[in-house]
Amino acid sequence: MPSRQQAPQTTADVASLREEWQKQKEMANLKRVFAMLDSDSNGLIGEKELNRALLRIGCRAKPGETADMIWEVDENCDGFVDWPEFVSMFDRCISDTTGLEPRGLFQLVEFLMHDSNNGGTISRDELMEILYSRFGKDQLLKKTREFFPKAAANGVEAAITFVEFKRFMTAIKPKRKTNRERAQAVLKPGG
Ligand SMILES: [Ca+2]
Ligand SMILES: [Ca+2]
Repeated sequence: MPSRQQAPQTTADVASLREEWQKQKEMANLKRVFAMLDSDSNGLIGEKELNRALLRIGCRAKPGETADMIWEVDENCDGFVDWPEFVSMFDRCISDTTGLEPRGLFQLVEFLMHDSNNGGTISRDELMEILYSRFGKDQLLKKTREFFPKAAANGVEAAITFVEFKRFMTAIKPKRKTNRERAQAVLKPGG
């Protein structure tokens, strides 16, 4: 008997829909961040644009830092990051379980994706959300205990700057979860 298109029945179906939905949302957000970084809208992100983006969130790049961020992902070696290079960088970093992928540009992009009002900070809740979906519960509890006593001592409570975010994300290395594991973690917050 031919089967009709049906509502999802199993946890795997729901997880796969959730995964698809999450991917679409992520892609839209990624486009928003690319457009923001590409401030002259020529389809390429260059050093000057990265420097300006970092300044906007209160972070002055060290000499050569933005050149390195580009060089790490510049597959056609033109000195700029185009959209395909941008997406491929994001995919590589998000699915990296070795911790070996260069993360200079990725950390900035991940931060900007969550700083949705371009205020230069993300909330502690937003950070928790990133960590939970990317690293799972065990890492989250362990690492936040290590990090937040120090952060609180500096008077940092609710708002996290890019510099703090970078320090934190550099301190915790993957094991990152796969997309499917991430989707399932969202479905089953206890598991
Ligand atoms: Ca540009
Ligand atoms: Ca390029």
